[in-house]
Amino acid sequence: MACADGRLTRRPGVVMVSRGPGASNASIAIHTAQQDAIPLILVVGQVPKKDLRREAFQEIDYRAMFGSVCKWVFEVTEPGQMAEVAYKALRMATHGTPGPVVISVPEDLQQQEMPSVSWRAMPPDGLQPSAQALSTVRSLLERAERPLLVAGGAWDVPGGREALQGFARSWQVPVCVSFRRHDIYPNSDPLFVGDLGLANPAAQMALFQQSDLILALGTRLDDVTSQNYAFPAMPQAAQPLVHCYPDPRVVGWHVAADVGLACHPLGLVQALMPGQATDPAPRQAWARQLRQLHEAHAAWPQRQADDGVRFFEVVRHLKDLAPADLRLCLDAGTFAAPVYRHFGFDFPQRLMAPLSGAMGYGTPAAVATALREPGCPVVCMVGDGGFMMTGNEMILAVQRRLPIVFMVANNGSYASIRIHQERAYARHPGTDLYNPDFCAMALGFGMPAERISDETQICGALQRALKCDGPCFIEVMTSLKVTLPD
Ligand SMILES: Cc1ncc(C[n+]2csc(CCOP(=O)(O)OP(=O)(O)O)c2C)c(N)n1
Ligand SMILES: [Mg+2]
Repeated sequence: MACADGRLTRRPGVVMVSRGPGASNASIAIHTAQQDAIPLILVVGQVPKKDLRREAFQEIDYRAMFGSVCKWVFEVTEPGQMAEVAYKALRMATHGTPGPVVISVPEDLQQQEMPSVSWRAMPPDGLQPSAQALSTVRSLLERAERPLLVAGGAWDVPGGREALQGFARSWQVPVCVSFRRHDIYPNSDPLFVGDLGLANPAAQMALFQQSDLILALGTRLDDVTSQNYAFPAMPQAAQPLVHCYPDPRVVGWHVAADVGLACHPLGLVQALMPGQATDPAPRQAWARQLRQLHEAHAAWPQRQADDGVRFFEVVRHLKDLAPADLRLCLDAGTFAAPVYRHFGFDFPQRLMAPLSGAMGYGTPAAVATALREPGCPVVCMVGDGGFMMTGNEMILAVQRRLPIVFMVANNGSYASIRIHQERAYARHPGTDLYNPDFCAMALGFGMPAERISDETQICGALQRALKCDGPCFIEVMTSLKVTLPD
């Protein structure tokens, strides 16, 4: 929940846990905050100071445990450090690439009173691109015939999406979004040419490779976005690369940038407006070509299956019925693949999905989203495996009467894993699931529930659910075969 809240507000979600098991439970959130660049502060109770490093009851060395998956770990040893630590934790979590920090507070220090200290919030780094860098980018943009803008999560700031679209339109630059950042750019815009994710077709990547200018704006060019560190070619791109991200550690990290800008991309595009290509015709043809390929890839599939509801049909109906301000919260799993590929997000719809690929994210993210954005319709899609990891968090939705549609894709399998087993081995050990009666569970939690066993039931069930003024639950008896390799 804190991860989702941190993403929505850009302020650190604060998690307070007890030592040992409590901290271990929070570790997936810490890793997700790191991979997703979300500000998060974990405060852990620690054994009393005199017992530190004696392997005391439930003691963990948090520097060793979290050192590689967060920005900063600090163990308080003097009460006088508290104010400084609080300041540094907030600053560290929110500056540069946002991320998690961990503060460990020994039990005896928690009992001590200190005067409270306040401080003035640091203004954001006011780094603006230099005049020289701006003029280089401008002339690259004017001359390029096949430019491609790769837009990442840094655009998720007030006014960011609008500025990005204004820039793309003014300069006539096609835009693809980084991994799971579909809601950064309106997918129905003719300049939207897809996402860089886990299943880009070879033909699309071949065309992307032909671009003669890459503008990587607000993206870290992470593993998945860069197609496993292959696009742009590393360490030297095949075409001029402009890389802009508000963290100097990230700019040009994997691939040498011809122009590297450690500033917010919003400032960059504002300084480059309005745009005027020297010859707009070639790049318009280029954008059309990319868009056609994207549209063919995003077309709804036809694949048949005789073992249950094809989950892409549920996604298709949701697309038809989706309110303009839908918040779609996804867990990790193959059920979500049709959303990434076919759904198509437009402002102000939002996609909440973990870049870390953590199961157990979807249900708490939906609860956090409904709490933070009351009035917005929230739909949560989660697999049967992922739902069994954190499904119990939906009790908060019952307690607060949050209007969330929880939807479980029940295919009786850890299908994402089974797909790989089917490809590589003749067996699929450990991936069949023996599930409880999910509808009975939801009813037990106190929310209405219905089951979709046939595709004719999808539309009615979704319509009823979207009208519900409190939480409700849908179990979809999902085809497994439709996701497995032929
Ligand atoms: C916390 C966690 N544990 C394990 C994994 C590895 N993993 C990724 S997807 C997956 C199976 C997902 O199964 P399910 O939720 O039923 O969705 P499906 O793929 O069947 O649609 C597993 C085990 C993970 N990503 N996160
Ligand atoms: Mg499953």
